[in-house]
Amino acid sequence: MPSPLFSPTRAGAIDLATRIVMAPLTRNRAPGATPTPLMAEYYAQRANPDTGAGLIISEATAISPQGQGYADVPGLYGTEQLDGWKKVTKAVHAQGGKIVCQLWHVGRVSHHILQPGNADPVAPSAIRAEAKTYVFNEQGVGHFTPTSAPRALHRHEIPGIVHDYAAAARNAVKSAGFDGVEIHGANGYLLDQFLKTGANQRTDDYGGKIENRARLMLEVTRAVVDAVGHDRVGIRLSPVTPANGIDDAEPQPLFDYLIRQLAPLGLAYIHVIEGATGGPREVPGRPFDYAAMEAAYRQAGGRGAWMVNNGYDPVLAEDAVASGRADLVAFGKAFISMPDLAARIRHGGPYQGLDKATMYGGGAQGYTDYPTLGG
Ligand code: 8OZ
Repeated sequence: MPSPLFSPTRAGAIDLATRIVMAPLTRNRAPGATPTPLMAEYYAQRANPDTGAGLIISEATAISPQGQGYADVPGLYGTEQLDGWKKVTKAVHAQGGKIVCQLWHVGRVSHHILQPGNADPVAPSAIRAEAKTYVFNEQGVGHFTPTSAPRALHRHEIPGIVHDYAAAARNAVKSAGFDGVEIHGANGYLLDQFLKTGANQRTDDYGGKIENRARLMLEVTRAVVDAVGHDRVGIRLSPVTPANGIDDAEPQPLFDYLIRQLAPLGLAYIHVIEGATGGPREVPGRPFDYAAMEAAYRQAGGRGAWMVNNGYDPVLAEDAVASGRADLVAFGKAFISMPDLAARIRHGGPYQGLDKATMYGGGAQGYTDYPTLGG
């Protein structure tokens, strides 16, 4: 029987040749926040849906200089950055591929040396993240370092951030040639910080009860939908991940509310990280019912594709799609070390592992030089 991963489908307005998605992967190879020709080559290697991804989600991309939290991650806000991305999307489309851009504001997961004017990073509340960020020292050597203490955003600054998301989305689709955008609502970054009790202690209408904590994410999503059209927008969520020191006391009712509010917006897809990002699929003390979350979404009229991620191997992925539990499966690290992951799944392997030393920063080594089955 042919693998269910190879049947075509759609995510909103985006036609997809397969169910195999390349997850967003930070690689720190964009000096000046500007995508390079090497990045275009890397994405093009993974773009042909026959051998690679049916859909590529770009590495997380800063919507504004304030949204940056790591060295040499790309941006979506200036002519040079957009020209760099145009070369990437062109190279992907030349392979018959599809690519959306992940819109990122890191909030408190940053360091003042990465911020405009050496400013403190911004956050819902002035609570430092128990997390590390990636910076270069004076010799240009990359290393992880603790995040800086953030300051709480003034309420009057929030509309500007919503505006930055919408402008970045417009830049991505209308200028840089992306097929759509994914709002990064996961992994302890700004939108997840507002959402969750561990990072949000605001006393205004963006903090406290669930409706208030979800407000920023919903305002951003509506603004991005207005900018590029509902059927070109996806969102990534991570209900229980402890990534970047984030936590919520009661994730199930929080995500039940959020997903019911997202449902009528007509998004192209919902992308859910199950468990601890890049780690175990179960988080101790934080049980979560993902099927209930999807049921709430469908019940509230949500029609987008349901994309799952985290720790999927080909067998688990085929089971998720065959059972109807998921429409799309996103693979992260596997796509770093296997640009031809789909071809390998078709052949039943062989699978090859990843060199962790070359994940963040550097050049072609561990980036564009992983071998394919064809040599
Ligand atoms: C790994 C290193 C730096 C950033 C995420 C954007 O977790 C990231 C990220 C991952 O979503």
